[in-house]
Amino acid sequence: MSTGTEQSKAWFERAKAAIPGGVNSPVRAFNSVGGTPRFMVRGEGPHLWDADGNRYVDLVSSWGPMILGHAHPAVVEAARRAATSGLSFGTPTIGEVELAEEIIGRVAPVERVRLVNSGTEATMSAIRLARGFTGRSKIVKFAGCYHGHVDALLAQAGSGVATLGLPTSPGVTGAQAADTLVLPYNDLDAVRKSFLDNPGEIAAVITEAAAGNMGAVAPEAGFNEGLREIAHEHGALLVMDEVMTGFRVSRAGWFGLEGVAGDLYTFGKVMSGGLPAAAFGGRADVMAKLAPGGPVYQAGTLSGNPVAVATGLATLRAADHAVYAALDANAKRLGNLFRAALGEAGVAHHVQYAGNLVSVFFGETPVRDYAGAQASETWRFPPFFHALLDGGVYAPPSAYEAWFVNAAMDEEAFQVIEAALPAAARAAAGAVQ
Ligand code: HOZ
Repeated sequence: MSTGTEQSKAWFERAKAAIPGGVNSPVRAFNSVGGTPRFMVRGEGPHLWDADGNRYVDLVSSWGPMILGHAHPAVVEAARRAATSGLSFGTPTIGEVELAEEIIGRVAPVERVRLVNSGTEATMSAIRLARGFTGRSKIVKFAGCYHGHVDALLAQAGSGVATLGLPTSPGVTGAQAADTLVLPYNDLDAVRKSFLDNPGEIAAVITEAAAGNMGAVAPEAGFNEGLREIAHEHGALLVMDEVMTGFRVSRAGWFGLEGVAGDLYTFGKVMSGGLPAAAFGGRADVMAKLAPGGPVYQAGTLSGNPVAVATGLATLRAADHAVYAALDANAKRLGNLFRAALGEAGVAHHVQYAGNLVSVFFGETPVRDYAGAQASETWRFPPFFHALLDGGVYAPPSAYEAWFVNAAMDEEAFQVIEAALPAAARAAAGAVQ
C-alpha cells in the first residue's frame, strides 16, 4: 500500500524542467487522470516499485512487451551476455537472422522481415514500401487506430492522441495528411465506398489487426477478411499492424487467432523483449522492393541491435504454450473481477477483449469503433484509476488504452487486484461528469 508519493512528485517537478511535460511519451504524464505520474525504479515478475518504495501489480506491462513479467531471468541473462560481447556493430549479425527466422516461423504470411527500432518506424517504412510497390499515394486508416506517430497516420489516431483529445497534430502539413483517408473502424461499406471514390489511387489499407489503442475493440467477424478482399480487388495492399497483438495474443499474434493474411505486417514490443526494436515484413515480392535489392529506401544505424535482438529472441523462445495459456487465463480472470466489482457497485460497463488485451468501457453500449469509445463514460475512469493505484494496482493512465496482463501474475497479484477493485468500482459509481 502507499507509502507516499514525495519522491515521484519531486522527480516529476525536476523532469518538467528538463523534458517537455516531464515525460518521453505523453500518456505517461497522467494528464487525463490527474495526479502525479509514478517514477518506477524496479520491476520483477508481476510487480513494479516506484521511487517512494510503493509496490504495484503492473497491468500495463510496458504497454505490451513484458509478457513474461519483469526481469525474467532468461531475458536478463540474454541481455547480459549480448552486452558483454559488444553493444552495437553496424554490421550484419547472427542474432538478427535468428530473430527474423523466428518471426517468419511463427507468422505464415511473413516471408521476409526487416528489423527497425520502434513501431513508428515499422509502420512508416511499411507505408513507404506499399506506396513504392503499388505506385499509388493514398492510404486508408481507421479512426481510433494508432500506428505510431507517423505524420500521415496521426489523423483521428488512438492512444495518446485520443487521450489528449487531439484531432491530429500541428506540424503535420496538409500535404502529409492529404493522402490519408480516415474511415470508421468495423465499417466495410465505408471501405468499399472509399475505393470507389478514389479509383486506382489507394496504395494500402492499414489496420490494427485488432484495435487496442481506443481501448480493446476486436474486429467484428469478417472485417479483416473483408478488408483483404476489397483491397485486393482494387490492387491495394493490406497492412496488418501487429505491434500490440504480435506474439502476445498468440504465438502467431492476431494472425494465429484469425488466420487472415495481410500483405505486410508491423511488429514491435514482445519481439524486442522490452528493448527498442521492431520489425516490418510480409510477402517476399513486396519486401524485394526494399533497398538494397530494390529502390524503396529504408535504413537504420541501430537496426538489429544485438542486445535488443538477444532479448527479443530470449522472450520469444521462452514464450511457450504455457505462457500463452497463462496470458489468456489472466486476462479472463481480470475481466471477471472487473465485472464482479462493477456489477456490485451498480456501474454500467462492458469488459471487452481483443485476444488477451482487456478494456473496461463505462456505459450501457458495447464499443465497436472510435465514436463509441468517445461516447462511453470516460469521466468515470480517473477515479477508478486512482483508487486502483492507491490499492497497489498500476493500470494504464488513460481510458483509451488497453490493459496488458503478463504471465508472471500469481495468486497474490490477483488478491491485490481483487482487494483494490471494490473501492475503485465505488469511485467509478460516484464519479460526476
Ligand atoms: N502509445 C503507447 C500505448 N499505446 C504508450 C507508450 C508510452 O507512453 O510509453
